[in-house]
Amino acid sequence: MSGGALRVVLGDQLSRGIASLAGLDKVHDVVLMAEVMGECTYVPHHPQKIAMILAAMRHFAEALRARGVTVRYVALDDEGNTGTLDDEVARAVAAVQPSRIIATEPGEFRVRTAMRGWAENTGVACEIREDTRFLCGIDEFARWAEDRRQLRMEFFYREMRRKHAILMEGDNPVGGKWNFDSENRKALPSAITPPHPRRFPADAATRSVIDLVAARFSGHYGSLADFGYPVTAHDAETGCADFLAHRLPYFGDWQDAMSAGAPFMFHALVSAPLNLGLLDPLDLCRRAEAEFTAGRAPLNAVEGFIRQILGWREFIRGIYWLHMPDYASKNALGADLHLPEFYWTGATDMRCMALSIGQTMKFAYAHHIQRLMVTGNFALLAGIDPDAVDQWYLAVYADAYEWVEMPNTRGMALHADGGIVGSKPYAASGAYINRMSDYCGDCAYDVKDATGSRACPFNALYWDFIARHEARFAGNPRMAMPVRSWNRMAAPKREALRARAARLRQALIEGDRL
Ligand code: FAD
Ligand code: DLZ
Ligand code: SF4
Repeated sequence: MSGGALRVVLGDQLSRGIASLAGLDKVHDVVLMAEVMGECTYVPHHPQKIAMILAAMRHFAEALRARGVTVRYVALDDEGNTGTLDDEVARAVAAVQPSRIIATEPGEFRVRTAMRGWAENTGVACEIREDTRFLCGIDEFARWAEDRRQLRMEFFYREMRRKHAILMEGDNPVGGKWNFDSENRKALPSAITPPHPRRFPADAATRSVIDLVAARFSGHYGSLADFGYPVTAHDAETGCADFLAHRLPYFGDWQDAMSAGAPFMFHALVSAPLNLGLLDPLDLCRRAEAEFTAGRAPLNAVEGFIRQILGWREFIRGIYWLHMPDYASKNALGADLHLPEFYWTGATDMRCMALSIGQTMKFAYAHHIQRLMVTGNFALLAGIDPDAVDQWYLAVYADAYEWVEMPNTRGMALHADGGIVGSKPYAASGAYINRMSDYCGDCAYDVKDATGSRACPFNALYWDFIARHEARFAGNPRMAMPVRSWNRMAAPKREALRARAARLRQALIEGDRL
């Protein structure tokens, strides 16, 4: 019987400064953390994702206990575990008899709805605090969005640069430009090999979680063998320092490049610990800025990296909360094909897809251009149902929670939101993948061919996509060029492209190997 507050910390709220712990009274308050089957199975999460979250929760609970905090920690295999967050809160209220519940706003709409019912369910008042770990509040974003006809990341990002005084000289951007993206589109020369990022061997506590996950979630796709995620703030910090020292200087140049032997390229690998709460976004931005100020990393790299965190990450979250729950059912392009089985197995002759999916199953990670321009682009061109694509991205990536996964997938990759996230779809033929990667050389398909039996599937699907949505895209100035090219093409060529695309789509429907 505590009489104090029951403070709930969810699996992605593992920050020392999390709002629900502010003002904690060590004598009377109890912190509740619960491993529950409901959260482990609402999509078939990659086993590494489950292991990372549960291991990080256990380490966080230990760190709290070491500071003298009382933690009610419910492990997945504890007797009496009810399997849901709602029921664990109710069970804890019955056991602890707190005067009130204190929680932090969760990252998913479905959990927020449930959390808003906790007071009624338990008969105890529930205070839900704002998640202050983000650099733009949900209400602040809504105010920024008000009265704007179109929401564009670039303008939001400039506001954030000003607000947080990052890469600024008075009112002006350092270097005279807000955005150095045009310098960040190089392909990787074959002589350059990106350094291996730090991976973190499992300690005994993490090992036992891995064993538990292996036993309980063997039916989920993805391998546990290469687990190397940081699960403490200390290890996350080591991983971040490794990025700043060895990869940040090159991050800009090859941000959009892909290479068969380099699953991580020069990327930061910070999304998983960042989204868990083990790293702080503002601190990351300031430390990247310091690398520029000290002359250790060039501006195009540092600005490019900061834009991802201060710009894209916050913008995406703002869009999610602004448009939920409607956003979850948007399907502006009427896409309805089921998700091909090879998304789960990587069993396809399309080398770009096999490599991107293969490393996803091995590491629960693919970098942005693989997610957007390979697996996302294929789903867009083929017309795969956004619900199924969303489920896949939410399941397979260690960094995936709906607030960040959904606008990226449904919006940026699939254009299913009709243009809320991006003014045009990121549709591309095989030529783009060939330009930005070394994937095509050893592919069973011919990237230069569009209509033959071994022609790169992206090519015909691209033109078919333009043709199917011609009416919609003709009015979009940023899509007018491909629509015009399509209309100028000779009729026999257009027919051959559409026939090839129809065969490919039929093969997808029938589950034939592509
Ligand atoms: P880096 O390339 O090194 O970038 C640094 C950081 O910037 C990332 O860690 C991330 O925190 C942030 N960032 C970069 N781009 C974005 C973006 N578009 N949206 C939000 N944050 C961004 N990111 C997630 O964190 N979770 C997801 O579930 C997720 N799903 C995605 C689905 C699709 C279809 C696409 C196209 C992108 C998705 N992203 C998601 C964004 C991005 O791909 C990942 O954040 C990035 O690949 C993580 O690897 P990194 O840490 O090495 O990133
Ligand atoms: C993703 C996840 C998983 C796999 N397991 C748990 C868990 O057992 N307990 C918990 O509190 N949180 C878990 N999470 C994270 C939640 O799903 C996450 O807090 C919500 O999706 C809101 O972002
Ligand atoms: Fe992918 Fe086409 Fe290149 Fe093969 S040829 S790797 S399918 S883009």
